Amino acid sequence: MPAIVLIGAQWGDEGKGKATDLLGDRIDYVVKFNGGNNAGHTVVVGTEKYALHLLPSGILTDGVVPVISNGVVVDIAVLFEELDALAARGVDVSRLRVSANAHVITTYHRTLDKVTERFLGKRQIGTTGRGIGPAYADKINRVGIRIQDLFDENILRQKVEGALEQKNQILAKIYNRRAITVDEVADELLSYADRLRPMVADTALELNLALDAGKTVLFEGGQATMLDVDHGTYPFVTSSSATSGGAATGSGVAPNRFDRVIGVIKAYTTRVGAGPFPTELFDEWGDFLTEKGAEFGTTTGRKRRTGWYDAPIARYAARINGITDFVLTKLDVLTGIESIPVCVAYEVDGKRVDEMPVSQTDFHHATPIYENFPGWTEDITGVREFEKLPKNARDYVLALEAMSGSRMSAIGVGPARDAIVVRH
Ligand code: 2SA
Ligand code: GDP
Ligand code: MG
Repeated sequence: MPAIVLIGAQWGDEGKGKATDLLGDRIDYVVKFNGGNNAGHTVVVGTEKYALHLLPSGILTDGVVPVISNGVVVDIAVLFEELDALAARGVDVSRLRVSANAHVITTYHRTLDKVTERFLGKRQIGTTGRGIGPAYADKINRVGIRIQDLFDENILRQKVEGALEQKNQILAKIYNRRAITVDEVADELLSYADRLRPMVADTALELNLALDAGKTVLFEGGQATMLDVDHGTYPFVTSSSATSGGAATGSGVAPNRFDRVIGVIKAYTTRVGAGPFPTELFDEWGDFLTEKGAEFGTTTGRKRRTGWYDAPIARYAARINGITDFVLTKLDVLTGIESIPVCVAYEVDGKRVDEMPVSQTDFHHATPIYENFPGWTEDITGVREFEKLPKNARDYVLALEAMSGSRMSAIGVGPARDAIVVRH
């Protein structure tokens, strides 16, 4: 099984870091192919807890080569900070490879992200403020700065000048901000060049050669299906391709090389930031899930919105990504709920809708149609075999499997690294 894609099936924070880490022993390369330091993966190793943002979580596993490929936007100062922090805790970070084609997040991207959000007022997306959207906008606009530009000072200064021309007008005229100078941006980026140089590579070539040599490569998606710029709840999305297709364009490994697509999905649903969320809870059950699930942003610390499991979203994610296996996480959080509602379809303007509505307006108006499943009270965090789960917990998983479009191959039963039940 040489090439595996692992993506989030909901709105993020499904526990992808843990799922990736679980596969660690069998993996030679872990590739981050989209997004940037907006991501937040929490991985618990023994008694140590690691929060990773820009680095692929495979960096924590000895011998794994972590790769930041071309589809990522890189804030280099953050990259160095994360590397230093891990190194200080004894993690070997020397194997990291960074694509020469990845784009760079600079001061003006961060500034624009924050001022734009402030300006949007009620229409805010609720971004992480890390400059992600503006950096991808520049990439598409063909005024982006790439990692390789840091090694050619002339080109870098020309490109920064080009990028700043329009931005300084926007910053000054619309947001009443001071102009950013070419020198301050270029000098900062150039100061990173020497340290960065040994990590920079043609990662598409390296990954294809690795696959040719029979190595196992894991493509780890940032954010999730419903935050994907094409397939998510646009405009309440991130600006990258967070679905499995993004693993191909974001890495330079062709789609026909992928053998398996793992969708990570929580036993309930959460979302950070604005946008539609049909099963969202505003009552004490919402607080129960937030508190018991420790649902606070890994990057920004924001409280996550919480709701029940949404099967139409699971089916949608299974379809869009070609999910071969689900990893169902956080089943333990549902322990103690007497009767667990699951959204099986929506009602839109008085009609039953079984799949994700095409129109965003309809999705905003969709109300869930629930089916209730009996809960369990036994502590399941120590269980490692499916048959040893309480019957109602097994039935809950089997019911989700039947309505979610793919098999549930592993089940998370606690935050610890080994708190997982593997079925397939
Ligand atoms: P952005 O900053 O442009 O990517 O924001 C656009 C939308 O994407 C959402 N988004 C996320 N949603 C869940 N988790 C993310 N990572 C962090 C985490 C989030 C945090 O792991 O907890 O700490 O707040 C993530 N990154 C982006 C974002 O909320 C916007 O809705
Ligand atoms: P990611 O963005 O998908 O990598 O997920 P995050 O790391 O942002 O959020 C997932 C959180 O859930 C982390 O704090 C994990 O330690 C935790 N977690 C993962 N799997 C489980 C599980 O099965 N049970 C519980 N209780 N927590 C889990
Ligand atoms: Mg996260």
